[in-house]
Amino acid sequence: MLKGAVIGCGFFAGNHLNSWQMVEGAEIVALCDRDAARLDAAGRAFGINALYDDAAQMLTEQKPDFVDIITTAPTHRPLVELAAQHGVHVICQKPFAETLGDARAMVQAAQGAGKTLMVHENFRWQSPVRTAIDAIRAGRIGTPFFCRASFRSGYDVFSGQPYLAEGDRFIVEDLGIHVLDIARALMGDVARVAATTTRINQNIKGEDVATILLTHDSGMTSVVDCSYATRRTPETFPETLLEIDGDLGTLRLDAGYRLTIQTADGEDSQDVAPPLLDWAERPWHNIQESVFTIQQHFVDCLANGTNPETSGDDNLRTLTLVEAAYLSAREGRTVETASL
Ligand code: NAD
Ligand code: 89Y
Repeated sequence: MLKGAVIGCGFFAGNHLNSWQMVEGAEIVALCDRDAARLDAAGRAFGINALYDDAAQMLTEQKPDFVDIITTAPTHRPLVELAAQHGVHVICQKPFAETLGDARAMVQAAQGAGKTLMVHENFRWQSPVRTAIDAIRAGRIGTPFFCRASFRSGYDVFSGQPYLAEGDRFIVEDLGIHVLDIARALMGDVARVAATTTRINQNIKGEDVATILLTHDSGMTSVVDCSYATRRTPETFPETLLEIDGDLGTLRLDAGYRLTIQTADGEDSQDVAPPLLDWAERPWHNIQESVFTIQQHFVDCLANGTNPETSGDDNLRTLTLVEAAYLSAREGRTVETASL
């Protein structure tokens, strides 16, 4: 049984802690947060008595096998470097880092310590999205030549995560990052990015709408479109909708978790709605299930000595797309990812 320690007991941490109780092969032995009320509440809710307000002290005293970092991006680099100094494996929430320079340094720190570093990039682990990824990778529609990955919602994310309204950057860094990662998982790495962004909600500081055109290394195209300013029925938060054309057919993941594959052999349409775990609640259950799945993947990789699919190194390529999208939107030009 691997011993884990958590840093960050805020809004999203309950999903991690509930999931850790389901994961086979690991248990959380200690919690850390600088906010005493949040720390105590999490300790009580999950029956964990080793509580710390200082991460270095926790790592020194508890000597865990891994640390789960559930803080926001500004603290990720110092905490990943601290974990590397203590020789522990790391799973770190997204956005992995505030800059590509920080992210590269974090990957190097873990590599230098000989430890696994995985980013909690969980949207590609949502079971409806994973079913689509598996179908594409199995060649069900042949070679894909077009992908639209779309996340459009008017859901109020600011009441639970007020920091999202306060930063210069919002939707690309917070949410688009997941959709860009899904596009990579489906269509491969990206050579060029062209993007536009805008803000519709005047009560927030950053952009809440982004439309991003990706040219993949294969020469094929994806459109990644994201909005938190879209008022429509049904409200699809937090579904990523997909439309992929291949030379042998099409795949669609439509609102309400319906997956349809059409080929010369006919149509295969399935309900791929995620399960509602006993601690989960709608509409978050899609995200919540993927937290469990990605954490189990992390522990399985540690047990088997394999590299996680969403390793720190892999995530550098997703973060590059975020940076490229902002640069493209700011300067009104297409950005070569190799230039970043
Ligand atoms: P939050 O601000 O509610 O909680 C973060 C907690 O970390 C706070 O309680 C804070 O006191 C604590 N903290 C910060 N620095 C610390 C340090 N050095 N030592 C100890 N404690 C420290 O944030 P949140 O909404 O829970 O989000 C956390 C991360 O999860 C963010 O990066 C966010 O983007 C991400 N998130 C991911 C998903 C997903 O589906 N992957 C969904 C929501 C949020
Ligand atoms: O922070 C975001 C995430 O990662 O998933 C949804 C979210 O909570 C709000 O956009």
